[in-house]
Amino acid sequence: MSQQATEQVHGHYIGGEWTDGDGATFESENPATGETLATFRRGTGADVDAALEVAESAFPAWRNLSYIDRAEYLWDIYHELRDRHEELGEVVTKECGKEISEGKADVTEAWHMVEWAAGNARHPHGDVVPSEVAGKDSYMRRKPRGVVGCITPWNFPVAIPFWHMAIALVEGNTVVWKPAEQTPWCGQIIAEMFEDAGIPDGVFNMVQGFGDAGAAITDDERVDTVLFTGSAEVGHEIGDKVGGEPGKLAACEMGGKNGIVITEEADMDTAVHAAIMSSFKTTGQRCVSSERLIVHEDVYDEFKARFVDVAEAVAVGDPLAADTFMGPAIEADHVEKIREYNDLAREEGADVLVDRFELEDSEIPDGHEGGHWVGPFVYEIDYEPDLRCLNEECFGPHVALLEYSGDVERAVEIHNATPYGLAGAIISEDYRQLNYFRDHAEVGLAYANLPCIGAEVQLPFGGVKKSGNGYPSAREAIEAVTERTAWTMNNADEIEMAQGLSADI
Ligand code: UN1
Repeated sequence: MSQQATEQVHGHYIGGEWTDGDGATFESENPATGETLATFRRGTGADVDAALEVAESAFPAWRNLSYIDRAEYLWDIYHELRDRHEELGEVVTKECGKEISEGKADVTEAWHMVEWAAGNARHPHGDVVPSEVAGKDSYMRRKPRGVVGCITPWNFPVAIPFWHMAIALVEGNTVVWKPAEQTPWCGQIIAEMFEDAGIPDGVFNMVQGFGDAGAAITDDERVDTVLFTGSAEVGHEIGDKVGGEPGKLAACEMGGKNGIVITEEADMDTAVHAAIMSSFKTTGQRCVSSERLIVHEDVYDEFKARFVDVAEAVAVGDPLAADTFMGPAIEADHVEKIREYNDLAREEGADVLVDRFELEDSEIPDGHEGGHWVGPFVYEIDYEPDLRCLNEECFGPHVALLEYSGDVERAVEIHNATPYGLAGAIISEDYRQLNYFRDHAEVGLAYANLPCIGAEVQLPFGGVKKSGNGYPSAREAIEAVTERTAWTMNNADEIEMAQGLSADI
């Protein structure tokens, strides 16, 4: 599929064939204009069933290839992602509304993950473990688990699928993937890449569709591991359902109510820069975006004044234009959700400092009147741990300023007082405060003097508490898609047991 939208209805990629199925059609929309980009077929239980069947039958031959041979298919895709960087970055921006540097970064992050996973094929896998018996050798060997179901979100429509699939495939699993219903065009292009790479039939399968197709994947007993990145609501459902079944594994990475601590020792330029990036990049629609800024009373007024100035000024507009900082929200329903959270903050006592939720007509670029526009919403509120607006994820450019007094321990206490624990940052020039945050912030990703967005692929990406139960990415994803065999071999003539156990018979 090229960068141009077409009239055709695009189907699923199952067993090396493009199939249509009999599901209803749905459209991919450009959230900056409201225009239809392309039409797709909605996956049904029958499509998922067909994909799982071929994925299961392709598994034995695929697992018997060497790691390095499996990785070769991924290297082809790596080169294609690089060669088509500009074009694909533009597709990402058109389909999910992220400004163009972010659209391109999504593609870059994808090839970084492919590079990491495929490069890993030439690294040692497993461990040699000493035995207490001189004549024995013990090893830990990894084996693929079988069929991996991958369910990915719209906000990183190219990178996150590769977080899941590059690792699952190199490790010897076969894959059934459902792209987000908001970004099927990216799904189509990725499936075409696997087809072009000549991956054996049935090893990679893509079924377009909505939550019902996702549930058909996660509910099926042929699926050995589910990798999920997306909302906490769906992730917990999958975690409970799949994780509770013997022999099945789920690694889910969900949202956050991420916070940044700005202490009395903070450099203000860094603080404002990091907070703006964290709160408004991707229009606040990253699972790592920050919705809470926890600021020491000594620097509160200065930070507030500077943060508000920049939040008033950041450019919201055409995501394809080079000087745009924020594109639109993903869809009309999501604009309503953001509105509800802005209203909720007001009801809970917020003093609103910046309200650009409804953009001025003059801010909306020509030809973009049908876009799902929202701008920054910044408020201050007296801190109380149970306020809903400080505990629930809005997933938009909606951010609270919270003033604290006392030491960094108090700031971290406020920082940790949400059910989530994905990402967080501290801004301070005092290394003791930084170290305190590193050791006590309840998050999977912690940053010092940086935004809390922008993780690199070789780091474990996942959260604690309500943010996740596993790492569907990088090194830790290998744990979710492999089984370990502890292999012990006797090199002596006699059997000798460990723990002094008698071997006499
Ligand atoms: C997400 O927020 O949904 O760390 C994923 C980051 C990106 C991935 C974000 N590498 O901001």
